[in-house]
Amino acid sequence: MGDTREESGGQTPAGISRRDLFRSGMAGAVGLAAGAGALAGSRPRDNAPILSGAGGAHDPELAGTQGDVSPDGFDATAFLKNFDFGSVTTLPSGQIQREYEITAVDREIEVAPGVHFAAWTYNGTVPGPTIRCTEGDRLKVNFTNAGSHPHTIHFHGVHEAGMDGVFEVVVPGESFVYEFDAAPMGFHLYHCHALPLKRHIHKGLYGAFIVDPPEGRPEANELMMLMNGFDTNYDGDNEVYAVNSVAFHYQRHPIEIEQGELVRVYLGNMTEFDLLNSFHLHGNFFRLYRTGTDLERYEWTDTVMLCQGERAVLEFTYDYPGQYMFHAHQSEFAELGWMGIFDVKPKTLV
Ligand SMILES: [Cu+2]
Repeated sequence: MGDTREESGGQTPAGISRRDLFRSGMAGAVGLAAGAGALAGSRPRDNAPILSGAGGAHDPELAGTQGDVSPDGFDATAFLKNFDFGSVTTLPSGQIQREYEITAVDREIEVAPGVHFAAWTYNGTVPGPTIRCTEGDRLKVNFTNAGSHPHTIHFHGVHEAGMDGVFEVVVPGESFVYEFDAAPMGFHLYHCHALPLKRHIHKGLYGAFIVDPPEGRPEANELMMLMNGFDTNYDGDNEVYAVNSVAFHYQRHPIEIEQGELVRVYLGNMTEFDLLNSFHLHGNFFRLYRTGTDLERYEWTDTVMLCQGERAVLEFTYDYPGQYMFHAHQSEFAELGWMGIFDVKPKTLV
């Protein structure tokens, strides 16, 4: 489907899609080729043009690939570790209650330098806040729809039908309170379930929902990564791919981790239109805990493929310092923005 359009788009400038523009800027210039260069130490400094050659810095075909997104917008680096534990109270029964305020608002977001997307958001960001609690906690989520369309919040997990966020559609200006006990432990999602579903999700109404096991997980450097994409010209196909919304953000701003430390990535797939997305880690293998619901059994691999809505918990440790790429193993997605770098710092001796 997409292949036909891509090929014809290259020959008819009037009908060229942003995806074609974005791709032509990427092809051969960054993507996997420049990644190899990055590992060799030739990665451009932060804020320097990521691409070189391929027409020069002012070539309009490089739209979306030069410079950086506005610092006034979403901070994808901060989002990695921004876990929202809610406002905590203890109920008379002794049960912990965590209360959250979530408001749906329409907001334009910047998904690549100069590439904007008219999003529908929870609390103004895509993804929405990462809701985190412990199995057995009472969750109370006060949802207000301040957007322009009917929305809901559908939480994954075990709960009553009336709290499923499907049939109780919240129209603009109205509110709804979701209340349920958090279960089971694992890495879940929440997202709008109003119709048409793929449009409401694709517009940005989704977020991560972590239910920690009562005994916790081993101490680690924890990072949230939701794989997503954006159809910036509404042709039913994504033009931009990323983890946490901003194309190439973690290539421009590598994620610093320490040699020898345990890193835990909560990896979810919220990509619409494409059935599958994937994560490949360079120079290492990881323990893969599917849906994060089992603390013991895992798979030992360097690549995981997730369908729409699937999640996994990945744990790994780097033995050697240096820069290592992580990216979608669909090279097409990597070239369109789903690409990042772990910057492994030498272990500091105390
Ligand atoms: Cu919606």
